[in-house]
Amino acid sequence: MAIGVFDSGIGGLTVFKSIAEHFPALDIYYLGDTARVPYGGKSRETIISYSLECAEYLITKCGAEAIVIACNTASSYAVDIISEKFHVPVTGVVLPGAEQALRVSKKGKIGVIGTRATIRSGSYRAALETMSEIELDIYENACPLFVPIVEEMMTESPIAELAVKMYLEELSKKGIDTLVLGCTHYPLLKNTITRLYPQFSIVDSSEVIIEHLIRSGLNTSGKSVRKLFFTDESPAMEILRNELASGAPAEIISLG
Ligand code: DGN
Repeated sequence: MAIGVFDSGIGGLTVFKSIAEHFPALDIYYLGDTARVPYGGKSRETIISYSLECAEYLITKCGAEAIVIACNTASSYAVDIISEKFHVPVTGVVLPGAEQALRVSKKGKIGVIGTRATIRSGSYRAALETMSEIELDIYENACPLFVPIVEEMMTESPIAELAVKMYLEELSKKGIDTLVLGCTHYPLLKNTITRLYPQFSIVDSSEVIIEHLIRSGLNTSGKSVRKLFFTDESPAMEILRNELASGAPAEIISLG
């Protein structure tokens, strides 16, 4: 079976890697909309329209029979819309991430970080509150500087450290015990985050989505096809293609 994974850029390759490792036979097509990244500061309408174009490419050009939205911003707005339009199963990262947060949080004090659009959508809050049996303390923060830091491969730099402190100190003072990395790029800052805030249990959607795919009954047989598409060049593309996608072949395409 072929699945299509899309993200606003290269960060979703963390999700690609996780799926490729767990389902070695599955055919996986990845589309990174690098020409239009970031989605995180855009309006709901724009995010939905870009997401529909990404899904359409993967379904019509690559033959994807299911879609995984690696992008938290797109997952926050477009899961139902894509599945209604294309009649294929669609898995986003918000529900798996929220479910895992509830599993690991001991005190029910949960921090959620993501792009401005993800935080504005309230998607994580809604998912957490719907699934929780207890009252939660949820603290959300948009961290717009994290994406460019990752895109510039500065994850271990003093700038990364400063930005992590700037965005997370408040959440730490609130006493959160669990931090949801609600953006594809943030797992790449995990080392810096855990070094500065070792008390947080970190939820990384790229890891927990696997369980959801297994539960959804995804047919994981295939010919191990791995193909990447990007809508433009991007500074860290080559490095991450090798690090996270075992050097799978990549092509620049245009959408629409
Ligand atoms: N992929 C986006 C997300 O997970 O929300 C991050 C990059 C962006 O578009 N801002």
